[in-house]
Amino acid sequence: MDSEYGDLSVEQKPIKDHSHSHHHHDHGHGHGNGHVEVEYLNLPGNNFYEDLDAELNGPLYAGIQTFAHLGHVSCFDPTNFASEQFDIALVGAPFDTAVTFRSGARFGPAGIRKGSRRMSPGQVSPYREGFMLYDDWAKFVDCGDVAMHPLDNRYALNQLYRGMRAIHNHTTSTLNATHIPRAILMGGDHTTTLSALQAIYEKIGPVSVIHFDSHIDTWDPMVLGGNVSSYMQVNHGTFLHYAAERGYLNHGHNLHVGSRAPYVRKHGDIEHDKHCGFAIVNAREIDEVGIAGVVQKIKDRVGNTNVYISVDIDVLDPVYAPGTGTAEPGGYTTREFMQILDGLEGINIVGADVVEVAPAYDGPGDVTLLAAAQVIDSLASLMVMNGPLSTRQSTK
Ligand SMILES: [Mn+2]
Repeated sequence: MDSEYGDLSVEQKPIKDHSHSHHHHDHGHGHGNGHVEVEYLNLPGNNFYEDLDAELNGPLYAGIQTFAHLGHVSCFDPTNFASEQFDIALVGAPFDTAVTFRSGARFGPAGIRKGSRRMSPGQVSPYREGFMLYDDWAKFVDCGDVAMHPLDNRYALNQLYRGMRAIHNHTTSTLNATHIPRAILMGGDHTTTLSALQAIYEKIGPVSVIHFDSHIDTWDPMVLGGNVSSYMQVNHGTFLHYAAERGYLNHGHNLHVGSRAPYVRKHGDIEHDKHCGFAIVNAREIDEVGIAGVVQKIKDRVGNTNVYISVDIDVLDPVYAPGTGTAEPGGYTTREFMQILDGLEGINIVGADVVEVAPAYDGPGDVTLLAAAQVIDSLASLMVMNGPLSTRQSTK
């Protein structure tokens, strides 16, 4: 048979005949006349179009990139709130104009999606027997990115708040009317967490923040960035001050984990941090109490409250996450951090984010992007293990 490649020099049997032919075991036995009969290789038929219905999904490195190859849904149009139902939404916040050192986290959402390419529905966890994150009770979607204006921070953060509010206003795939979709925010600099906290606070009340970060981010706005204009006061080092001041947080149940960056005042930063309702687990404490000890400190702090987990990727050591704005040596390894997150199974996680991912500073092989995507996978697992989110969860 002639194909689009012309007459092939190797004589082949039609593919349909293979099931009926017996296999020779005397390999290399030719038929003469310059033709070799190949029976034990499954070559495609000369008509390649016959096989096109066999595999229409591309390999994991192909296709338009959503997080973990999840379906994309337009989450911000109110006319879709009832019709587009989901339980856990990934959403990007491409914003980096409130940073104090290296910028570039506006490309974080695209970078994290790139780092997630080897994840997809259909995969089974090697650590939780039989657990398939994206095929359990929760319907996942990728909402794409919220439009955030690069030239006015307060306008952009309000855009993000509205986008997060829209996500929470969707109907869940589960039937109970009290259920609320959870969101996992992909930053973006850390200021974006403030908009996410506002949206979830308005839906379910105050939350306890587990803040994985090398910095405290509760700095007094008059100390960090402010004291010149009020516009400067809202930034990636002060957003937790504002979250506390506005009442979004459960006072006394919040915790920094992995802290190690220098303070800017001898005593004032720590005093102000306590006023904001936080305690601190410094990065090196893991060498004294181990991973289980760090997990226990976190669980003791948040108790049965509603918990929001915010992950600044700079909580990892710069070896594991160089692609970030304000890297600080002496952080966790990626594996240590995976272990800590898995250890938090059972807490009432209501929302989460991974922020400060700046791909331009990343090392060869997308090391930061891979780590950030894996962190999201771990956070999403905590949500699925915790069951559907409803307003009836404990707030104390
Ligand atoms: Mn931070």
